[in-house]
Amino acid sequence: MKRIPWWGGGAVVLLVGAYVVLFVKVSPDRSRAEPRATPRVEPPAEPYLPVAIEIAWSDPLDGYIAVGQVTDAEQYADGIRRIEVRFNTAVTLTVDRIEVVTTGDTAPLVESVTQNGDDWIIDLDRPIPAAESTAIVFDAGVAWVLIHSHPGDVNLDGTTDWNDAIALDAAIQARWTQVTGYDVNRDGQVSSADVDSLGGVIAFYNGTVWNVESLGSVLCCCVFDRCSVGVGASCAGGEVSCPCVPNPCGSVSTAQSTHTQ
Ligand SMILES: [Ca+2]
Ligand SMILES: [Ca+2]
Repeated sequence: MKRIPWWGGGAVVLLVGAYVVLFVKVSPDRSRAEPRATPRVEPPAEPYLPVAIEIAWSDPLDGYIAVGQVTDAEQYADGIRRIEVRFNTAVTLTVDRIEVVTTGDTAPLVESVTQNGDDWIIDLDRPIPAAESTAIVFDAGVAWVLIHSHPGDVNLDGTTDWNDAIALDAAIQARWTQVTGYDVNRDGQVSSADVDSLGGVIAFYNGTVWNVESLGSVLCCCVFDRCSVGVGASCAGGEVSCPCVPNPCGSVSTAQSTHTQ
């Protein structure tokens, strides 16, 4: 076997020694056993919107009553799938900061959130459910947009009946261009096509009495120590002031609390 000359072994020792010296000098933190000792350069991200934040504008507006058709011509669910919102201060909105709650058993999911200047566009994976109230809730109740679906109640008198057909006909005769409330088929115009759509809606919901007060508002409710946001007239457990984060349950008297926005 060929032996390594004495000067070859010395060179290897010198190279290893030089590496160790440079490594320790350039990377002193690597010798630390606890990585948490490394100071943060960036401040921690704000996990929730400020509690005092408000919605400056939204489309639909908070409390909007949707009276349009609930299925399109091909019998697919129809209705509001997009909510645009602007806050009174700059925020960073992401899908995980939004929750959709309804008075029913199932709620749409947030499909995407897109920023457009000062506005945020929230797209749902399906329309808001018919004949229910739906809330788009931000950060566990810091703010919300509540929408009520009252199919066919074109004249907004609280009942869906054939008087709504008369109101729509009057709007068409008057060449009413304000589509809100009369654009039953959601095509952006008020026309005889809306009469056909409304006829189908009334045939299904005729005589239905809608009561916004009883259907509800957004509530933060406690069940034992857990707080959740819902839509309804009252909480099954105790009601607390929204939001649910930080968790107010168990730390305050729920009996005397009220909800605010
Ligand atoms: Ca009506
Ligand atoms: Ca229309």
